[in-house]
Amino acid sequence: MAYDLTRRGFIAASAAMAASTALPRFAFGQSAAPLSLTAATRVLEINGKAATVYGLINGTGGQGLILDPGQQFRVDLTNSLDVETIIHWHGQMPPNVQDGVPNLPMPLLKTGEMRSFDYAPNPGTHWMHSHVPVQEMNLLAAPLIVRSAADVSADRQEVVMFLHDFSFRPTEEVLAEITGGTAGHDMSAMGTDAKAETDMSGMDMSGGDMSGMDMSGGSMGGMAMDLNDFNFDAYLANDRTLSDPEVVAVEKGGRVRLRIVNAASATTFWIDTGVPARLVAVDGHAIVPMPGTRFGMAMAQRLDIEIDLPGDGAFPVLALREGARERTGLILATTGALVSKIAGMSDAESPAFDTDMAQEMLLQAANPLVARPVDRAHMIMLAGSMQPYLWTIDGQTWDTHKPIIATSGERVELMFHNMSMMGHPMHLHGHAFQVVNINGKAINGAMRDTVYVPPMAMVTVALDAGEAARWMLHCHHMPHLSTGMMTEFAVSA
Ligand SMILES: [Cu+2]
Repeated sequence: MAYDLTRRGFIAASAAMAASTALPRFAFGQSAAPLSLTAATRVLEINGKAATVYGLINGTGGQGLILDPGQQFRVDLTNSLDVETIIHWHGQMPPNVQDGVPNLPMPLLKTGEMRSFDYAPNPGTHWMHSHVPVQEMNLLAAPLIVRSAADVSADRQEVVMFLHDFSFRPTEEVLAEITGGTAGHDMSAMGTDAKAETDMSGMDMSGGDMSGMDMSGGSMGGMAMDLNDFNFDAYLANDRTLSDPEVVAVEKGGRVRLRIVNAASATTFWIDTGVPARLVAVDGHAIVPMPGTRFGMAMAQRLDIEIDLPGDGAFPVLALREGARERTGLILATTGALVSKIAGMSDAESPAFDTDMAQEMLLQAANPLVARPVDRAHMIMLAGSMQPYLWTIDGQTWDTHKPIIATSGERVELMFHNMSMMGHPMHLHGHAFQVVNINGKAINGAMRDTVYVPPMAMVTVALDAGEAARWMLHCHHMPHLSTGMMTEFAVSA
């Protein structure tokens, strides 16, 4: 039960980790031996059927890593797969050379190759995943939790909930079906050498006439939004479905901090807590707590949600697929509570997530950027279509991308303008940014590393340009990424 971070469970897990490295419990930092992490295949049982998937296995046989306050990210990563791979530490800001993007700058790890990593991690709920889309889709992804001193002293139980979408079919086949065969036309940075010609010259990138658009709600002025472009066989929470969910033992009346990661390749979820809760962090960054029972999250985003359990009982925490009836989740249960079976389908479809950015608008950073003049601003156009399946940034795919430039130390604003009818969760490597404007309204929004830009929306984020290097900026919808929806934020010294 690697995800059950009860206080007692955590101490036991740490002891096991310490034992595995033959070092005392508190010998963290430079002197500690590296943690081991292995990219390997594993077999899951999903809805009663065996499935061979990828995984990132730690030194005690579980998935992913949990680091203590002040503990260095000192990891030896071994590739035990029969394909080349490379792992990105999502939400972390390591030196660029350790960032984990194919050939930018490091090559993929060959079968059997080991590579060492060593950097000071950011606290919070983060994750790690292959930066080769077809591998991420095959569950080569795991939690990366970095606990703070406040987490350790707080009287609350931590529970990780790691969400994914899953198909029994080979992921190459799933990707080919979604993209109509256009995936894989990229490019060394996607970990494939396949080449194809894409003629962009016929695309109208002028943006069209926005004047008649209804920006107020989900109707998009009568135009159809594209939500889900593939029906997966299962939606997983900690590798399980609601037919056999994880049941986490909790204390009567106790406080729980849920650390939820949306690692799905192409699914946005609503988290339904059932009982009153509060959202306390997004993408690992604290926000001014926001009460509620339902919170949405696009691909690659994280939510930390606190719940004060109302006495004894079983408390399901569900993840509802947007625009559909499928759901997954886990169950918090006090000792002796009756845990009843929950159907994998809701009675009604859940709505689309944040079409008008109502949720994002309410989020406020607990530790916002220090106000200062903006040195440089870029507008970034997001466009594309389902037919042909092609998604672009500033009219280009990765093969022909034009870098978005900045100088290290500059305050930069990036305005994402989505001209397509599908939402795009936009992720910038190596930086945290603050959401500062939504559809023309200035806000003191959340710090994040992945912002969801719904159809036709305009979202501005601010950041201080970091290490002089090439940092990836891309959509985290894996089929979109696989067709080249990526550019770079090129920081010069
Ligand atoms: Cu996208």
